[in-house]
Amino acid sequence: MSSLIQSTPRADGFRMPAEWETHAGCWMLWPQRPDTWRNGGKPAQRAFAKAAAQISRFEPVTMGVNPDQFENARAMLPAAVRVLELSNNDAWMRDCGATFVVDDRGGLRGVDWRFNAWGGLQKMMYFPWDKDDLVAAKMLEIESLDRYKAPLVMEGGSIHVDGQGTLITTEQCLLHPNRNPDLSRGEIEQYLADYLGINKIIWLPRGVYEDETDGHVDNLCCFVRPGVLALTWTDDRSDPQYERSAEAYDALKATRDARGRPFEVRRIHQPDPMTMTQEEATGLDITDTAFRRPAGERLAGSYINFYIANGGIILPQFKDRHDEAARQKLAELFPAHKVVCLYSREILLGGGNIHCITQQQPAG
Ligand code: KQY
Repeated sequence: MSSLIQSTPRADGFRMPAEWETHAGCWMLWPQRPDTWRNGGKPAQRAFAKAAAQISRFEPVTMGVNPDQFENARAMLPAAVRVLELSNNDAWMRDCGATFVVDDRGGLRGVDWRFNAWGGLQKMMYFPWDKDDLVAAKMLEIESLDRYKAPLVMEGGSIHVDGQGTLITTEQCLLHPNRNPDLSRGEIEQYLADYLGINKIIWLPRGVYEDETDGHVDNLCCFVRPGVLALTWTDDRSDPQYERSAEAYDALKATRDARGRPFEVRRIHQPDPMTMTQEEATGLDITDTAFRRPAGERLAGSYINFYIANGGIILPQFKDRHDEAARQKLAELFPAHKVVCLYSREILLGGGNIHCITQQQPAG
C-alpha cells in the first residue's frame, strides 16, 4: 500500500541519497511519440533498449510503457528488464518520475513533484502532460512506498545532490518564470530543503547552451563524490558554452559544500558542436502540440549526462573526437565502476541523454 504523507521528508528524517549510493534498481519510460522521436520512434527505441540492457547488467531495470507499446517493448528488451504498463506522454523518467528519499533505518519513500513538461503552456514542449504528471504516484503505488506531494514544479534533471546535504541546480531553470512564477528564490530553497533533506543549495547561473530544458544541471555538472564535481567544458572561447562553463566553474570554486569542503572541479571537454540533420528533422511528425525540431538546430551534447548504476557508469558517446578522453576521465573518476560507452545520438535528438531517461531507486 502507498499512502500520501502530509509532513515532509526532512521533518521525518529522510534525505535524497547520492546517485552512487546502492540502488534497488532503475526506472525508465519507453519512447514512442513521433513528434519527438523520428521515424515513428524506432531508432530511439533501439537506443533506449540498448541503454536498458546495459544498465540491467548492473541492477534491475523496470521499463514503463503505454499499453499500445507493451508487446513491442517486451520483444525489443532483454528478459532481465521488467516491462510494466505505465501510461506516459513522453520518455523522460528522470524528470517526471519520483525522487526517492531514505532514512538511516532502511526506510524508503518517494517525492512526487509537480510536473509541467519543462515550462507548461509558456514553453509548449508538448501538451498535454497529464500522464507524465501521474508517473511518480504510480511508481510508488507499484512499489508500495509512501509518497510526499511537493508543492513545487521541479524535474529530477534540474538537481544533483551529494547525499551529505549539498544540492546543485541552475538559476536558469529553477528560477525560470515558466516553472514556479509565484514562488521566491527563498521559498524554492525552503521546499528543496524540506523535500530533499538538504541544507546547502549551490546555484549555478546557466546550463548547457541551447538545452531545451532551460538549463538542467544534469547536462552541465554533477557530483562524482562528496567534494568532487565533473563539469562540461570547452577550450573554445568563441563557443557560447565557454562562458557558461566558466561561470559555473567560478561559482563552484567560490563556495563550499554543506560540510564546509571546498570543491575540486574536474572538467570534461564537450563533444564538438552538433546539429540536427535535414534527414533527422524530416523523420519527425509535425503536430500542433509539440516543440518543433528544425534541421540545423544545435544539440546540447554533453558527457556529463551519464548514469551511475551499481558498479557501472553508462556514458553517452557521440562518435566524436572527444569520446575517448571522456571515457578515460570517467574511468579515472570512478575507479570502482566499469565504464560502459553507449552511442546516444538518438536520445540527444529528443533533447536529453542517458541521465535524463533513467531514475534510480535506492536500496533503502
Ligand atoms: O535533461 C533532462 N533531464 C531531460 C531532457 C528532456 C527533454 C525533453 N524533450
